[in-house]
Amino acid sequence: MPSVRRVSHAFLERQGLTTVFGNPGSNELPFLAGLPEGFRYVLGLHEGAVVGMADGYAQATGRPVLVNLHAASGSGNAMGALTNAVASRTPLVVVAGQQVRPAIGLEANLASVDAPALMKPLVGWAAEPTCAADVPRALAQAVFEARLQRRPTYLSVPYDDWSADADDNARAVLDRRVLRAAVPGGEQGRWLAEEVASAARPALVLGGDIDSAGRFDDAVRLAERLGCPVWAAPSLFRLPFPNRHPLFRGVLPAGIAPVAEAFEGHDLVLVLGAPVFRYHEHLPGRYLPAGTRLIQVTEDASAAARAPVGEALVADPGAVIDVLLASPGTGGGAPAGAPLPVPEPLTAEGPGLHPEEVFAALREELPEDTAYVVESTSTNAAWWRQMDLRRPGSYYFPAAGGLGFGLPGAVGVAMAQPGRPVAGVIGDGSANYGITALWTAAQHRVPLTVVLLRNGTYGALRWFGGLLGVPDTPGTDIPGLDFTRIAEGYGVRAQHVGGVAELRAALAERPAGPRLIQVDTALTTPS
Ligand SMILES: Cc1ncc(C[n+]2csc(CCOP(=O)(O)OP(=O)(O)O)c2C)c(N)n1
Ligand SMILES: [Mg+2]
Repeated sequence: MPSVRRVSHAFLERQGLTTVFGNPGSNELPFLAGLPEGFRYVLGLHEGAVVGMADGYAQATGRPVLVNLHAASGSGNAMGALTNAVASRTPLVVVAGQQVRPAIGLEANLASVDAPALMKPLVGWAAEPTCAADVPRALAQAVFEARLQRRPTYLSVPYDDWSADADDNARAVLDRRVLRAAVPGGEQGRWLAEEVASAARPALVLGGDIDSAGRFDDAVRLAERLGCPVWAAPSLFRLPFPNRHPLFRGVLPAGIAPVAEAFEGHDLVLVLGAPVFRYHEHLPGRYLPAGTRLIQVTEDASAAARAPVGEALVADPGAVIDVLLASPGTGGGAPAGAPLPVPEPLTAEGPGLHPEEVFAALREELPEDTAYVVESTSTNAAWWRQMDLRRPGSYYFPAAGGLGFGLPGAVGVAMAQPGRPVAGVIGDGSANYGITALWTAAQHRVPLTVVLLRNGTYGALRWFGGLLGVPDTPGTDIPGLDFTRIAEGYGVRAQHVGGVAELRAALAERPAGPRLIQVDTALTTPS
């Protein structure tokens, strides 16, 4: 009889979950023993980095990814990073080791007391199988739930289960297949097309899900057909539309009042692939201007249920785009004009470069199809003023605002797309939360450029302090960090660049492996 472990490995193989991001402890070793050829274990040195790398990898491949974590201590370390994966709807399947069954109740060392409850508020589904024979089925459920819910799942497995025998019933998971269709019914499609066709001044709001679903180009076709303005949804984690397209109006501000203000004069707002809305700054007001209706299309049933306003259709927004493109009544948009021009970069007074100078250099020196993973918080306005991103999968940002995604996420994105240039644009504060990913990048010789923006401070917090009327808080300056030495310690080649010319020359090089470029920058505000 095959073991639970063999059946589980075979199931993972069939489902294509053969790249495992992890950081093991003793509880996890029995699962990892005898991983079949074709599996790749990507070791991360801290669980936050492990989840960040897996998140980037899963987002860039569009497929569920297995994450292997140590019991409560390792899983706990991963929770901050999981908040981002929840918000970006990344299907991570976290499998954690548990003490042997007889030792859990007596709380032996490394027993995770009530392991599913530890993760429950974050993950979409969490369990510990009730017996060893149920492990393969539970593992299959973890994979399918992650895919169907598009949310991380968590499975805690007592380590003595892996060597137990798997009976015929347990082996049935090998032939399981779970498909999903989320095309709107004919009547729903007609209703939506009519609403859009009869709107006098419609507007589109696109969420990160549009890019995750591979519908970036289709969104352009829809917008051009409707000839209506397009915003990206607030708290953007992936870019769903070319940011210099003439119909693009930018990323909506993440506050109730300014969102309503942006919609002024529109009778219909069609939101595709986003919650309504993921606000941040508390700027109260009416959700919508008088006379504006909102229709949300999302595959995320919970996002539809919790929205405070509007009508919702729970369906695949990509399929809805197809319906609207095929509907005769939705045409009429004028041909799109020339791309919006890029302004001259601002320059700084002091010794550091203005972030706009750095981003202008990225735009001009790196290939046009570069995928950027950004975690630099005070430079948001400068970023969107300078960048010209026209391709799907060009932009990733920590979806829940939890720092520690950027650097690991960039490693994961680069591992997933070896043929595509990838750059991490990382603040000097942010870098520390996922810094150990540099080691993994060095070990796997991941081709990646990390541009480290050193302004010596948690710039966004200073700005936020002003906004909240508390400008004089401690704990916001971070002097004395040299990331060239830190990177070299992890095995990543690094250089400090002084001026724009030196930065541009560095960017023009195309090394095979990872490299870090540190540049001193002036403090700016995010908006
Ligand atoms: C895990 C986590 N801890 C703390 C914060 C709070 N936080 C938000 S922005 C920020 C500063 C980031 O600094 P840096 O990367 O240097 O970017 P800058 O604002 O200077 O551009 C901090 C600490 C957070 N978002 N996530
Ligand atoms: Mg900083």
